Amino acid sequence: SENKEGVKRGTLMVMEGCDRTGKTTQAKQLVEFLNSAGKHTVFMRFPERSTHIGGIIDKYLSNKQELDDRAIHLLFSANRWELLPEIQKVLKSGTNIIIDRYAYSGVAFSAAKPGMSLEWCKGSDAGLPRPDLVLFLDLTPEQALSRGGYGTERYESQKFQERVRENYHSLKDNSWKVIDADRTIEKLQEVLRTEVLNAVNSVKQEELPILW
Ligand code: DGP
Ligand code: NA
Ligand code: NA
Repeated sequence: SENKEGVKRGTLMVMEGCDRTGKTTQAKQLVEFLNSAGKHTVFMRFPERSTHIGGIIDKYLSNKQELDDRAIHLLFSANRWELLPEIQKVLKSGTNIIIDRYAYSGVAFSAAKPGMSLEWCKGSDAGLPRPDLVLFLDLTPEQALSRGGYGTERYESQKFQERVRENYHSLKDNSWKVIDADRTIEKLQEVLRTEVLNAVNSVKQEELPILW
């Protein structure tokens, strides 16, 4: 698994889960942990709100702008595609990436809306690299809610999150580890560290396969 320059590609790891499952906190701690273990790793997130497309997504999520469900779905996908060259460059240089949300969020959230099918939603992310590891932080919406309540962004209601969770479970493949997130931050971090170390240390194919 080495490229022309003899550099082993980085490992692509993704954190997924419903809102309020602790993904961002855990992902950032994992990046610090891997770097301190000498495994060069960077943090990325989707949506990446700093780009032009990300700015529209941010307005939509904060209810400052309405958009047709299909149009916003395609913008979330476009936000991933616009960062693909960066992802490829980082992995090729031998650096690992932990991404807070990815195409699985894209499908699970959009397909929770009336009239949006899983199959249609998968189309616009088809061809993106398939991660080496997906860490799915699983929590019932009741457990998530008990963590201090949802915020004010679009999608942050218990009923919607229930449908999102069902969708997630239908997207599982063999790159997924379903992790019970109903533990302390420290205990959950311990479990996740074992998984990312395994992924980073295991032999990988030269090229990442693609979704779906
Ligand atoms: P976050 O910044 O991780 O809190 O995500 C913002 C919200 O957007 C969250 O409710 C999940 C949702 N979301 C993330 N990615 C996508 C996507 O690709 N499509 C849709 N429809 N929603 C997404
Ligand atoms: Na959110
Ligand atoms: Na988050």
